[in-house]
Amino acid sequence: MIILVLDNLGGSLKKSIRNIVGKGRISEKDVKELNKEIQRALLKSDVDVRMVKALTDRIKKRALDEKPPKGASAREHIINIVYDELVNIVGKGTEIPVEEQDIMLVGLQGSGKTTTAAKLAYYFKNKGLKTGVICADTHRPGAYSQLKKLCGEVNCLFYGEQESEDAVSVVKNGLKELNKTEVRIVDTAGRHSLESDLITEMEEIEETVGADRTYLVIDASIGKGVKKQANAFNDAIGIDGVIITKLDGTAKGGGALTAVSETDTKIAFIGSGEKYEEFEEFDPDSFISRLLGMGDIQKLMHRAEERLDPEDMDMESMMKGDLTLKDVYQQLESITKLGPLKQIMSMLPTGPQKLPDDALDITKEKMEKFRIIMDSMTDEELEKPQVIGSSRVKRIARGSGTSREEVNELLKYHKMMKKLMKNMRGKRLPMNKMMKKFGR
Ligand SMILES: Nc1nc2c(ncn2[C@@H]2O[C@H](COP(=O)(O)OP(=O)(O)OP(=O)(O)O)[C@@H](O)[C@H]2O)c(=O)[nH]1
Ligand SMILES: [Mg+2]
Repeated sequence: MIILVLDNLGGSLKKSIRNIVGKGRISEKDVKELNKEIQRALLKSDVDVRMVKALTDRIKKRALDEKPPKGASAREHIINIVYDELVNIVGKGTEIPVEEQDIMLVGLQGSGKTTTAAKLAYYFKNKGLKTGVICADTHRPGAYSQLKKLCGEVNCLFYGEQESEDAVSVVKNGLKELNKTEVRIVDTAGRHSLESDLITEMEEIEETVGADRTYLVIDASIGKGVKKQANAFNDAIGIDGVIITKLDGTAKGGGALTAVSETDTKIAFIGSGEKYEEFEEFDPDSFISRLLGMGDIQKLMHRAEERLDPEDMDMESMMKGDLTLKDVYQQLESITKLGPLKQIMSMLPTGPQKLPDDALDITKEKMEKFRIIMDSMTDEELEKPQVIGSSRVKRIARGSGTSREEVNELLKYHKMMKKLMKNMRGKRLPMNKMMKKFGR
C-alpha cells in the first residue's frame, strides 16, 4: 500500500524534519540540509530535475523570508511550507462524483485497464452504487475470461461476448443488458501505440458509450514518459483523467506523478497492487500528508465510514487520551473490520515507527483472546485498568481460561494504545490544519 515514492521521500524527509526539532527560527544551514534530502529523494524517484530545483528554491526562499506564524515552532513552519509546495507540484486531483455514470478505460497494452476496471467496480460498489462492467476488448483472446473472473471476485455484474469481433456492437448490447446498473465501466482493448485505425475504434466506442468519463490508464514504470502518453491520448480522443497503475512496483512513481501535473489532465486514481482493493482516489493533500508522516487520518476516516456502522467507532473518542479497556474492547471489534492493524497504524500521524514491532502484529486470534479476557473483568477493571494488580491478573486469567502472560499482554496493549492516541492528539499544528481542511 505504501508506495515506493513515499518510502523514498517519506523516510528522509521525516528524518531531516526531526532534526529541526527544538530549534528557534530555522537557519539557512537547516534549510540547506533539508533541501538536500528532498532533492536526493525526489531525483531517486525520477522526478524532473528542473522541477526539483524550482521546488527547493521556493522552499528555501519561503523558509528564510516568511516569519513563522505566531506560536508555531520552526519545525511546524517548515512542515507547512514543504507541505504546501509539495501539494503544488503533484498537482490537483480530480473530483470523483458518486453518481450514475458511464466510464470508459483506454490505454496502451498491458497498462492495467482490465485490472483497473475491476478495481473501479469495487470502488463504486463500496459507495453503494450498482455497478457493471462491459468487456469491449474483442482483440485479445483472454480478455473476456480475465475480466469475467475479476468481476466474479468483486461481485459485480459483467457483460461480454466471447465470440464477437465487433467491439461497438458488444458495447451497445452491454449497455442495454446493464441498463439497471448505475455505474457502467467499459474495458477496451490495449493499444499497441496510437495508430489511426485504433483511434477510430476508440472514438466509435466512445460515441456508443457516450462516456461521462474517459480515463487513460498508464503504467507508472514508464516514469516521465507518462507525460507524452497523456498528451497524445488527450489530443486524440480527449480524456477526463489519468489512472496511474503499478505505483507499488517502481521507483519512477515520482516521475509519473509529477509528469501528469505538467499536462492538461489530472490524476484521478492510483493503483498500487494487483488486488482490487489496492486502489485509491488520488488526493494530493492526503498523499503529501502521508509523505510528511502526518498520517492519513482522512483516509482512515473514509475507510471507517465505509466499513463500519457510524456508532461502531468514534474516532474522536479514540483520540482522547483517557482510553479505558472498554474503549479497547470496542476498538478491537472495529479494527478487525478496518483491516490489518499495521496498515491502519501506518496511516496514523505517529506512524508505526514509534511502536514496538511486535505490538502491531496483533492477529485476529489474539484480538479474540483479548476480548475473552475482558469478558472476565469487572466493570471497575474495564473502566480503571490501573486497579488490576497481580492477584486480579491471576483471577482474570483463571476466569477466562487464559494465562497470566496473556492478561499482562492485554494490559500492555492497552497502555500502548493509550499512548498512541495521546500522541495523535499532541500533533498540534499539522493535525489541526488537516482536520480543518477536511472539515472536522
Ligand atoms: N503490481 C501491480 N500490478 C498491476 C497493477 N495493475 C495491473 N497490474 C498487473 O499488470 C498486468 C496487466 O494488467 P491488465 O489489467 O491485464 O492490463 P490491460 O491494460 O488490461 O492489458 P491489455 O488488455 O492486454 O492491454 C497484470 O498482470 C496485472 O495484474 C498494479 O497497480 N500493480
Ligand atoms: Mg485488458
